[in-house]
Amino acid sequence: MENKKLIFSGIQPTGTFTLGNYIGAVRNWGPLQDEYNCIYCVVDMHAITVRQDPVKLRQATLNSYALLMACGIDPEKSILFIQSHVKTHAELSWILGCNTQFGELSRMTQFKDKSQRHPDDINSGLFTYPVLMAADILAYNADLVPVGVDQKQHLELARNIAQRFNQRYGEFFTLPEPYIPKVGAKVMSLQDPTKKMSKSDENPNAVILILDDKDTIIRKFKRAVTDSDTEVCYREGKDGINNLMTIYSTVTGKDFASIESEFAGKGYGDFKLAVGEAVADHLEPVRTEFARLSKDKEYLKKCYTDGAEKALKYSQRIVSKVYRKVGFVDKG
Ligand code: AQP
Repeated sequence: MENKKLIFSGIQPTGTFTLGNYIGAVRNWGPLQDEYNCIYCVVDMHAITVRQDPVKLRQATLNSYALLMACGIDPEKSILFIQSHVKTHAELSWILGCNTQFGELSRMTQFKDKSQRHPDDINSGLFTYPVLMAADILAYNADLVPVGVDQKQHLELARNIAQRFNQRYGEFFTLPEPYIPKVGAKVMSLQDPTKKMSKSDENPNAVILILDDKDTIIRKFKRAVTDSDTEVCYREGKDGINNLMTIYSTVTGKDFASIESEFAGKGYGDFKLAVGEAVADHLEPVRTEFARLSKDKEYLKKCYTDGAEKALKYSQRIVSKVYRKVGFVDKG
């Protein structure tokens, strides 16, 4: 790999990507490929921290892989793979877990949220999820991790784990920095704009899926919850409108001031329709490319097999050094 900074990021195959995943994360991954060495993966091992139907998970993993490519990740420029294909992530996760405190993991808000949402399955994987995430990043000694704002706390934990390891065993891990977009770092639910838009939301109207067709996208935006005011402007307390303005701004490139003047004197109905159309048009090429790629199963298989091979080769070097540092005997 060239001598550039290294980026790592991953996405769970827990369903089709939402507009939140797209704007907060994936959309930014493609443009980074020229400036950085990029390693991206579909984190299927993270997905099983909540119950998954095996048949659906397998399909969603393959779809997510193809979707990443449709969103602009080029497997020739980046290392693009499926997490469970690369054993070093699980191996490093064990060692990092032995350098992570129970108390630190107990403070993670995602664990608290998800254990409330799945009270019948508060498994230890859900609890140690951030350790596996730290391993994903540290197995490559990544410099930067592009994520939405919801993952910031996990990334800070990854830094703390790396720092603790370095103190115990000598300087080794790079402390990864978050790379958070300025606009769209947290896209909110269309039905409850105080909550983030999430793949696993049970209300389909709350979430735009990036493979939704144009009519569905427009219909969901028309139903978006706003407020009893009529003015399209970005202001505290107008969570629904602020969210729609953020979305409109990221897909059109317009700033908030020009959006406010574009819709001055017009009602929310016109604005919601415009947002729906702009999003649907923006996502059209992704849908078309996804449809094309998903038919080419052989090509996809070649890409994820090559990707896993490269990822293993890269991370194996790092994890072998970690084994030596903690005192494991060389296999020879
Ligand atoms: N609403 C969001 N706004 C901005 N960024 C978001 N991300 C997720 N939701 C939003 C970013 O997407 C990347 C991949 O996320 P993930 O698949 O690892 O899981 P998640 O954050 O738990 O996403 P979901 O959609 O909420 O999935 P479920 O419902 O399965 O838990 C991350 O970089 C994240 O920041």
